[in-house]
Formats: sequence, structure tokens, C-alpha cells
Amino acid sequence: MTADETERKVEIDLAAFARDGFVIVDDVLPPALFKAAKKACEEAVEKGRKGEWPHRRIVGKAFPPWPPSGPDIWGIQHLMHPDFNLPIFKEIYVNPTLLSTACQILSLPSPASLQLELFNLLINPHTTPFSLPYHRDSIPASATADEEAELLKRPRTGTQYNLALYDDACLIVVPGSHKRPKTPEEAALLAKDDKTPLPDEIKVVLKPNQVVFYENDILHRAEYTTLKRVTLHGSMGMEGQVERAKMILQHGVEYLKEETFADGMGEYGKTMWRNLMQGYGTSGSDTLSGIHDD
Ligand SMILES: O=C(O)CCC(=O)C(=O)O
Repeated sequence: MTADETERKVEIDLAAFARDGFVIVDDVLPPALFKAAKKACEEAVEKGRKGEWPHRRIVGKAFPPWPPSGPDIWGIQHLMHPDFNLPIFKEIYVNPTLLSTACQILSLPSPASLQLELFNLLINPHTTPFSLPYHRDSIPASATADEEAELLKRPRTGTQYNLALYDDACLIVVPGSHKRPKTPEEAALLAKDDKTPLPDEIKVVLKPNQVVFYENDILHRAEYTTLKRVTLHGSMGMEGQVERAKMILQHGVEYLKEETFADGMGEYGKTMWRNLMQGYGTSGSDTLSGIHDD
């Protein structure tokens, strides 16, 4: 039996996901893999902090592209890059609990209908607290309420998650805001200060080895203190999402196109990689995407 046939059955609360825009799942990685993930992340963080790895989220900038250097870092990009030399991240990416949760959210019969996407690490800045403004990942802050309402009707094409290896309370969301435009009160508050607390916002509090899957167009922000944070951040799409595939593969990700990329990722991983490459190779589509290429 291969690793990807040993699917852990986690029934997520889909009604809560639809209502709130996020869902938390416990005990994601088996104990040995969880331990190994922490060790690999220590190495990853060291490479990132020392500047031995150039693909980093730089403090002071919320969204890509990030400059090559800056005062501090809040994330490390492209964990599955062969030059990063930590192949365990590929094993984690195809963890059965993560894949089966994504399938339930996307109403897919099996991980063979998923598209491989990106895998990054979110960490605490070590000297310079930082925060992200309120945003929706695929709708500009400048959109009017009518534009937001229209864009929020698009069918879901993928999903994303934060998998905490240590306690994490950085992500802040307004539950239910993935289904509606900003209220006039929210719009007025954010026009004055895009990092201001909004009514009904909550901190998404994760214990080690808990994952939150969330709608990328939920109104969300984040606050990063210097308290330890080591949280894996991944996304997966639906097979055939050509625009998502193109957005992912457009800049600086030649490594993903290598024939051998999915070696060691099991049958599902290989299929997910092929789905991504087929999507990328397809020209022209009116499919709507819905992610920034983070
Ligand atoms: O740090 C987080 O949990 C949120 C990150 C985020 O909002 C983003 O990358 O768009």
C-alpha cells in the first residue's frame, strides 16, 4: 500500500465552512512526520534568516513580489524547490488529511482531481513586529460593494490552509465575510485605517498540528509579533483550473516544470503535478482564478 492510499478519513464540518469561511482540523500529521516537519522547518528558518535562501517574505511588504532583502523576514517561499534540499516538504504537501480535506471543500471525489500548487512557510519576524492590512486575496481593496458582490459569486476553484507546528494566533478573520461585500461600516473603518479591528473579527487560534482551511476571499488580516510562529501555508486547486495554473507558473517557478518534480510524491502527487502542467499548457480559458500567486 502506498502512502497516498492510506487516506485518513476526516469528516470536516462543511456547513460550518460554508457559513464561517474557515474550518479547523486536529492532529493533521502523524507523530513521526510532525516531529520531522519541525526539524525541517528549523533548517528552513535558519536558511531564510541567514539569507542562504533568496525566496523570502520581507517585513514591510504584504504581497509579492518581495524585494531581495529588508529589515527582517516573515516567511519563506518555495519549500518544495529541489534546490532547497528538504524533500520532506513534498511528503507533507501530499499528506492524506490535507488532501482529503481539500477534496471535501472542493467537492472532488479523489485527490487525483486536485492541482498541485504552492507550499510556503509563515514565520515570526525575529526583531520587527509586522502586520498585514485587511484584504481579500483575489479582490482588490478598491472594489466597490457591487463589484465585490459580483466577484464573490464566482465558483470556488481552490483552497488554502495554514498548518501550525507551534501555537499560532496571527490570522484574524471576519467570519462569514466571504459571502458578502464589506458593510458600509467596515468600508468606512478601512478607508481610514486598513489595519483597524473590524466588528465581529476573531483570531484564528491554532494549536500545534492543527490546520485551518479558509476561503481566500474572506476578509482577513494578520498580526505578527516576535513570538515564535512556524506555520506551513499551502494551496491546492481543482484540476483544469487553467488560470490558476498560469498564475502559479508565471514567475520564477521553473523548478515546478521539471519532469522529475513529483518524484517521491506518490501517485496522487504525480497526478496533481500532471494536472497543473496540463492546465499550464492549455491556451485560452474563461475560467476565473481567485488567488494571488503567494
Ligand atoms: O499570515 C497569515 O496567516 C495570513 C497570510 C495572508 O493573509 C496572505 O498571505 O495573504
